Amino acid sequence: MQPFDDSPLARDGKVLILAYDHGLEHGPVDFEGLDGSEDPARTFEAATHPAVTSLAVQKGPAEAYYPSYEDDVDLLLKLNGTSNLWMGEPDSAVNCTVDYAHEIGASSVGFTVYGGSNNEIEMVEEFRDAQEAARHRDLPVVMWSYPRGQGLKNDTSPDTIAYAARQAHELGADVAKVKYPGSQAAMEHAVSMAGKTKVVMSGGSKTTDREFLSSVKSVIDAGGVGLAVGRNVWQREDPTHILDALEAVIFDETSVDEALDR
Ligand code: FBP
Repeated sequence: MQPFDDSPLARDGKVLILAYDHGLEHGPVDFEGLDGSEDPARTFEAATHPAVTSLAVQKGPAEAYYPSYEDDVDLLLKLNGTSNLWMGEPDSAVNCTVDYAHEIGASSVGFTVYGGSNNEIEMVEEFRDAQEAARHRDLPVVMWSYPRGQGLKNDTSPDTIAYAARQAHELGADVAKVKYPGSQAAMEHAVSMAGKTKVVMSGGSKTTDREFLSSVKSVIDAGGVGLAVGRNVWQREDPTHILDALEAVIFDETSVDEALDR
């Protein structure tokens, strides 16, 4: 296993994954309000920004668009995913194998586990197969560690997010992608629960530059290594502007004010 800092996921030990799997997870509603945001090429283009360490997409956009960007973009293939049309207990279909992800050029893979769902056992067993196959290919593994399901009252409480980070560590993820637990102290707790697994924050729905950058800053100050973000980048008219600010906060460890002034 290569050291994390040398892995294709990281730059200077930090991570900025641009996520663009929403067309599957949420559907066309996420593209409303910004013409052109439904075009994968626009987000592949944004992912050429030097701050972006990888672009997370499903197999279809990877096959169709990655060949035009393979020199400028690191591909993180999201192996599972489910549409919002599914009305059952949280679950995620495995849409791509690790071998196929490797064949089409992925340098890392991602996998969602809904801890606490009635489908947790099957999802964890599917994760086991993916994680072991990824180890054979030396591909780092990011777990979208999202506890949810009918038995869970609050899926972003500090205890739940700490458990999500620990579950990712116990199951062998290199990076745990977790929702923001509401405070820097709660994030610190999650980071300490994750052992050698690195923790990144999941971006969430679009908000103001200042609010968004402040949560990112508190993740970095809590010992998290960065961010996996979708809507807060590609739902903006100018993804480059927010990526410049993210580069400042994550890689240069500036204040939010300084990042906004760039
Ligand atoms: P955002 O930054 O837009 O929240 O994207 C991160 C992400 O994990 C995506 O990869 C995924 O499509 C989406 O959030 C899923 O969000 P949720 O499961 O909360 O609807």
